[in-house]
Amino acid sequence: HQPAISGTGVFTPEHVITNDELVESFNKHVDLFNAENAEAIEAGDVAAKEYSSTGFIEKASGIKQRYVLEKEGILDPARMYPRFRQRSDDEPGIMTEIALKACEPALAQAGLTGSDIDLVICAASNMERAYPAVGIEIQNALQANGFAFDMNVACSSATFGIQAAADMIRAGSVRRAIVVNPEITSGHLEWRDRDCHFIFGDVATATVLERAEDAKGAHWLVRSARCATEFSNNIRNNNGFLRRNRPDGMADRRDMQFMQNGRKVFKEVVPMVSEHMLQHLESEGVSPDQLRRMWLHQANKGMNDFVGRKVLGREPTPEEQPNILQDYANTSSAGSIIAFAKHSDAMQPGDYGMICSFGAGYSVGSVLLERA
Ligand code: CO8
Repeated sequence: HQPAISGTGVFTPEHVITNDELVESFNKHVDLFNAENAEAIEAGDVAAKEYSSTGFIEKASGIKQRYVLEKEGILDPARMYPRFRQRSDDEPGIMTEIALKACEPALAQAGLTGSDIDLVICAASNMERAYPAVGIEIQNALQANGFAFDMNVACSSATFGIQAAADMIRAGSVRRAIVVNPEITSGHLEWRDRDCHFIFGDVATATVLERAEDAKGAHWLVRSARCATEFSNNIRNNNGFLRRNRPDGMADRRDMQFMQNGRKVFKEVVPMVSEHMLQHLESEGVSPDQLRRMWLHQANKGMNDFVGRKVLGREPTPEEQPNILQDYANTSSAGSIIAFAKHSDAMQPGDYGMICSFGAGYSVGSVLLERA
């Protein structure tokens, strides 16, 4: 069976943090930290923290603001991480709550309800618990049939999830699937580190896949998907289930939050991505100049400009390579799906577009779509 994407949904949290607000609270945190550690700094035992700046953030990343599920905790200079209400085990978890808000518009666009779905993949860079799988909780809340599971390939979770769902539809083992990406990046971003405090934002996206022959409205044929991984330590998070067994137990260690060597990531991932996309196109007999849209992972504007230029062999127009990172920041796996959901109108039957994610792992996932 030919798989197709027949619906997408984006849930955007209500709270916005602008770069100016972020930098103002961060710089207050720096003053607090440096005052509290004045003696150790003086003795050379602790490094003084340095201010962040809006100018740097915009120039280095292209990010202007981010949406978050909770704002006060993040901007409290004495805290610097969100305050989430602890849910009881009888309530939907916070990931399920926002996942449903993305699934609703995606299902509505496809003209379906939850009970039409027989595969739910919760694909995101963090899961709020180990088990039961968040995907199964979402399946239950949607009253979907079949089965569900969680998968984590960091920023490439959505595209890897789409590949898994599309292949199962192609093989006939499932009929309709929803891939949902509830990304609560604010929960494990290190807001106290100026190197990365501006990078991420929260969001949830959902993508409905079904047989093309079943699709009721406008849809996209999934021509093929290609996934690739190559191990790297340059984006890493050491939090995990063995944490309390370590000698320092549950200590608030820096490596328990997002860490990266941004420069290296930039340098190493960009060539990997453009080559991956070009090889994928070639294997499908589609030339780069047939590509009407590239919905790229949304981490850094410079990175996307570079990838776009390499793939098309010229400067892409903003329409050909739409960015959403100026508004949403990096939303991990959801970024390329937001770009696709918001910038795929006005394409004609037969037009090609490619979704491409990249990030920790390293991982790259591309999905070649044709407007039906
Ligand atoms: N304000 C002012 N100055 C700063 C700031 C700041 N906020 N931050 C750093 N500086 C300083 C640095 O200290 C450095 O100073 P010096 O030259 O004296 O050492 C100077 O500015 C330059 O710093 P960088 O070299 O770090 O600056 P870059 O130009 O490389 O920009 C970026 C930094 C924007 C991070 C850039 O390297 C980048 O975007 N790289 C690609 C990163 C990327 O795409 N990563 C993907 C990660 S996401 C992923 O895979 C998913 C993970 C799971 C989700 C996690 C959820 C939280």
